[in-house]
Amino acid sequence: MTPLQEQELALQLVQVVEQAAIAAARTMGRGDRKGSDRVAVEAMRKAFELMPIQGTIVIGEGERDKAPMLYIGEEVGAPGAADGGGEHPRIDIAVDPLEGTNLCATGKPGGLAVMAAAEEGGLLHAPDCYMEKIIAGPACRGAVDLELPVAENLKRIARCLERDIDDLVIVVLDRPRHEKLIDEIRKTGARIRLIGDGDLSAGVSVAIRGSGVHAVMGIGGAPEGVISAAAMRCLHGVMVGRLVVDTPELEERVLKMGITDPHRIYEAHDLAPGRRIIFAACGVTGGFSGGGMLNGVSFFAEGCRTQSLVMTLASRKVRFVDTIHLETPPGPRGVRMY
Ligand code: VTB
Repeated sequence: MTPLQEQELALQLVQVVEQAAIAAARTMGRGDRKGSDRVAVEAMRKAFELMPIQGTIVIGEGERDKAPMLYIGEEVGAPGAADGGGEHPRIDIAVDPLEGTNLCATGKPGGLAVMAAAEEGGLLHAPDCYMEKIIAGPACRGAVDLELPVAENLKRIARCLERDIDDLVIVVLDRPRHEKLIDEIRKTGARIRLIGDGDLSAGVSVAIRGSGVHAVMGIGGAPEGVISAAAMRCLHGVMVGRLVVDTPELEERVLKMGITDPHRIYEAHDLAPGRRIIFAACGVTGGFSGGGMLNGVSFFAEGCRTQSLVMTLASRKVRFVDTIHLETPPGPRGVRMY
């Protein structure tokens, strides 16, 4: 895949996250997180059928026997004959059709439909377990380390960002497992934004200047961690992560997946080593947990409007794609856009 092909493919794949986001957004506030997730998965699966790719899901909805669609190992993409010549590129794909199912079910900001893609082998096949991580912006390169005390990491982040520790805002998932972490952050004087869900979107926002958040710390899902790493590669952000392998059963599962050192500390380029990387996210409920950068889906008489973030590594593009999806022809007064 050339950088130009990477870019072209990214603009096609944005439709996959758009369709998932539209389907999920229709269910916003129904209080049915599983139902919201299911419609997002179905829409994403259907949208993949039109894509000129030979894709393999490497991070998805789970194992084949437990997930009917977008399961790990599933092949996605248009049938070969449809492209009118040439081979479709072989890519590995990580999907999270609805990141933040609770956010969608309750209508809170931060819900996203998201995916990352890379050439074969370009994304770590992470097990469905937890990952401890620190994500920070590009200025913090080489400064954060999971082996260091929280206070030391925050001191370093503050120094890299040329601000005082008390001027930092750290995003942490609001979970009982983070009690000690939250306590340690508070002791340094740094400010905290506790979020209910959606540390992937928070991770993206820390790499964007002006978002008002400076790091994500704590334990979230490992699959989301790999997708975050793909985003960090595109944004030149910093990420360190370590799988939380705390039972012999999990250790066995991780070893079986080919991960020889379950306690290894990964950086973004270990989690998403691809030379070509595509990241695409479409707002479902609007607003990144940290930065408020993507609008959610708005519906109106003729259709709906979506906003997506589409990034590519080799072709170095960060695009905001704003799309009006016309389901019926506009009325005599023209297209209404909101
Ligand atoms: C995080 C968060 C997700 O899961 O990965 C979290 O970013 C981790 O799982 O939005 P727990 O809920 O078990 O803590 C989500 O909240 C949902 O996928």
